[in-house]
Amino acid sequence: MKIVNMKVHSIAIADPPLRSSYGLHAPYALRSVLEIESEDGIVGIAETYGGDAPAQALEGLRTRVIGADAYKLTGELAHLVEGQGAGFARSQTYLVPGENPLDTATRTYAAIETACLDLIGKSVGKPICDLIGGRVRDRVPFSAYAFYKHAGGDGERNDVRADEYGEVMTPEALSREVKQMIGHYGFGSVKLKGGVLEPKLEIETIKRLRSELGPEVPLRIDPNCAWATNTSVVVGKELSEELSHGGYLEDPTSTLEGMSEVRKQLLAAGVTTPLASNVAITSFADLPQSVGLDSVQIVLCDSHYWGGMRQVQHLATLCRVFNLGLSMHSNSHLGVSLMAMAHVAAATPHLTYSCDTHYPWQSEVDEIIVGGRVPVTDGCVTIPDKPGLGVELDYDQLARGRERYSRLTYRKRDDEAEMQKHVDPTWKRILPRW
Ligand code: GKR
Ligand code: MG
Repeated sequence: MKIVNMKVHSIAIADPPLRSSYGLHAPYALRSVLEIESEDGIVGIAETYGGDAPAQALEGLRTRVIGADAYKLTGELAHLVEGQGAGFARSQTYLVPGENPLDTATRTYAAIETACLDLIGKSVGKPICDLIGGRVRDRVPFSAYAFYKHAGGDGERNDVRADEYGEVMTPEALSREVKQMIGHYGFGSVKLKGGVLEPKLEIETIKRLRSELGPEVPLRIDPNCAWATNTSVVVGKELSEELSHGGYLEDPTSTLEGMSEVRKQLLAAGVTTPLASNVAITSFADLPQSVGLDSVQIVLCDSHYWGGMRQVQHLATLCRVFNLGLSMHSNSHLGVSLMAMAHVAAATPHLTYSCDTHYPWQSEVDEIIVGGRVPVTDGCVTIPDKPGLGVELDYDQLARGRERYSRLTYRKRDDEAEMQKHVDPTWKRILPRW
């Protein structure tokens, strides 16, 4: 099936002023949307990280893509994801996901793979999850992803979004936010983005969530390396009960060595809470050292930067072999990415935790798929009975996203700069902060 056309669209979508140890989200998040078209007029689509660099990386492969056979293309580009040895380990400690030059190749490949699979699925009438091994679940569970945030649903000037959750900078407000999100989407587990308030306030937040939601709702906290090893151990001990029952402690501190030290000290204190990571481990090359040091017990996969859906399935196999859990990372995204996440999760038997998603933070005003937002019910996305990803682009909405992008003065995510602009001109990302 010959590919005759390829289009890369850079779009901007409103994003609320969410906080993390990286800083502050900008009023718009950036995404790239890829379309590849076959000679019989079928279009395969993908969504990935945005800004000029990811779009240029995709454009850089135009001559390899056009004229290629969709069934063979990802094989021909396999050098982008395979054979990456120890020299290619690529921690995200100091870089927000999508801004790491070391995973440009795997991110670019992943978008092309998703678009090819969507194209193939649409041409043979099969959902992607059934093309990549067959689904083991029809409904993919996601977790509520709670953030401390400033007031605003964001966007700018005459293009602002409704602020569903208001300002959330205290344990009380955070617990209100979570209950509201659960009320709307029915999530059965909760992840708190930490590394924002003093650790004692984040401990209080988790304790409050536990007492208000009960032990049947698993809790996770992810400060993105904001804590020193000793602080991580203190928090791990304080929250040993709250993070048990299917929860975890995610990237409390930086580096595989740091995570290993936290693990050792927690085990010595009788705390078995598993450590999860999407920062210390972001590639296959990180796994041997992590396993050797027992740094990470749960890997957070992400087909967007691990090199696509099939690489995530390989990762799942390795996790099973090494007795590691597997969860899924996310970043600000729309419905095309959500469906790609759902398809790979549906076809990955060893996915042992509900997946993260930022989707509740995005607005229907910005959605680019026909029919509007993907429904999330009882915390799950149901794989639709439709070919490929199961969604089509709404070209008017896509054009609006492009128009927003063209108005923006920034072309990459920079949460530190946003903090300095809107909250504190002297703010720096200091690791560890506490
Ligand atoms: O959106 O601010 C954010 C998150 O901090 C995101 O960038 C992280 O990559 O969600 C992510 C995580 O789990 O580390
Ligand atoms: Mg994380």
